[in-house]
Amino acid sequence: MILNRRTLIVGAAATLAGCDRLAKNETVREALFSAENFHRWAQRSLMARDALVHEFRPDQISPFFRPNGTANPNTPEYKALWRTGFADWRLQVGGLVERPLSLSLAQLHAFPHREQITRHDCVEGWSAIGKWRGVPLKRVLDAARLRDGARYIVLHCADDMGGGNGYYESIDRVDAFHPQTILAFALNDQPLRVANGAPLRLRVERQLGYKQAKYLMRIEAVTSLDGIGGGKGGFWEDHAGYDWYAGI
Ligand SMILES: Nc1nc2c(c(=O)[nH]1)N[C@H]1C(S)=C(S)[C@@H](COP(=O)(O)O)O[C@H]1N2
Ligand SMILES: [Mo]
Repeated sequence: MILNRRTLIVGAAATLAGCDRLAKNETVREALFSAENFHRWAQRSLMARDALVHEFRPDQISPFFRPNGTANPNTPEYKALWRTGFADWRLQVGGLVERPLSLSLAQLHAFPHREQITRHDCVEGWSAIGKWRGVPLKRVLDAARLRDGARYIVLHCADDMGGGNGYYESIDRVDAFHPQTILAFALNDQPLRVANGAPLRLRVERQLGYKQAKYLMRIEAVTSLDGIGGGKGGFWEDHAGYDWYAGI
């Protein structure tokens, strides 16, 4: 039997509720996939959330990794960073951490790396296989030392999405510490190009495309997602009602 993670969760919920249609109901979806509820649900469920996603062979890499969403943040700040090859770019790591960090690309390169060939699935109906190289998010969070109250990691991006609050995403500690969750600076053996999120993007391989935040500027550890953007944990969650937990 082949089940994806989402089918499994919805299926389990439906079994509990005793009704298949119920799981497709908006309210039930909201109850299952919102950040607050997912956390509680996942802890009790039988899912092995630390399981690895499939990694592909080099000959399976897609010839072109199609960009989607913002293809260039085009803000004055981003353009200034891009012009100097991101020499002045820093990744800020703050919030509920004992040691806030400000990391240059060179400093990130000095961390241990991970390389993985994975499939990216966008809800708009396309997929691409790419080889990502980057620093496991766990390494950076360990260096910053998360405080006990830190339940979510929020990723703030450089693109302002038309004067709104900017693109952002969030994941919980389980995904943040997953071995395939990396801050990627290279795609297919090349430095990440602007269209795919230069200089640094998230790869959280257990989840769908919109969680793969590009153009990372700041990482923030928080107890609650309230008060960040629209409070639903991400740009698309706030604006289009996408599930906070986009597991595949
Ligand atoms: N900062 C930022 N991150 C983003 C987006 C975006 O518009 N801005 N789009 C998301 C969506 S919907 C997808 S499918 C992937 C696309 O990544 P790609 O451009 O490398 O294909 O990035 C995600 N991360
Ligand atoms: Mo997407």
